[in-house]
Amino acid sequence: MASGELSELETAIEKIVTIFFTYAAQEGKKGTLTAGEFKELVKLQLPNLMKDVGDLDEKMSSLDVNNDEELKFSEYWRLIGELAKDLKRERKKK
Ligand SMILES: [Ca+2]
Ligand SMILES: [Ca+2]
Repeated sequence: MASGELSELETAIEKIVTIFFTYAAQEGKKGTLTAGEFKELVKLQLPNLMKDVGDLDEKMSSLDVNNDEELKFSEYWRLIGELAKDLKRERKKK
């Protein structure tokens, strides 16, 4: 990809993308997350930000806009957006 050293923000964006594809490649289609892959990703990569999300199956269906029971990148991106908004809200409170 881009040559030279990535900035902090660029690194963060790259990680968001890399993590999606790392987990998406574990089973089934390589470009989408199954429920199992999604849970694994949440458990290992979002243990703090998503600790209050009770039912991950419900969470997944709320993100699964096209109802194919898999999360494609744009659906995963909705989750990242939600979590970012939550973080911002938290920060405002302080
Ligand atoms: Ca997959
Ligand atoms: Ca989907």
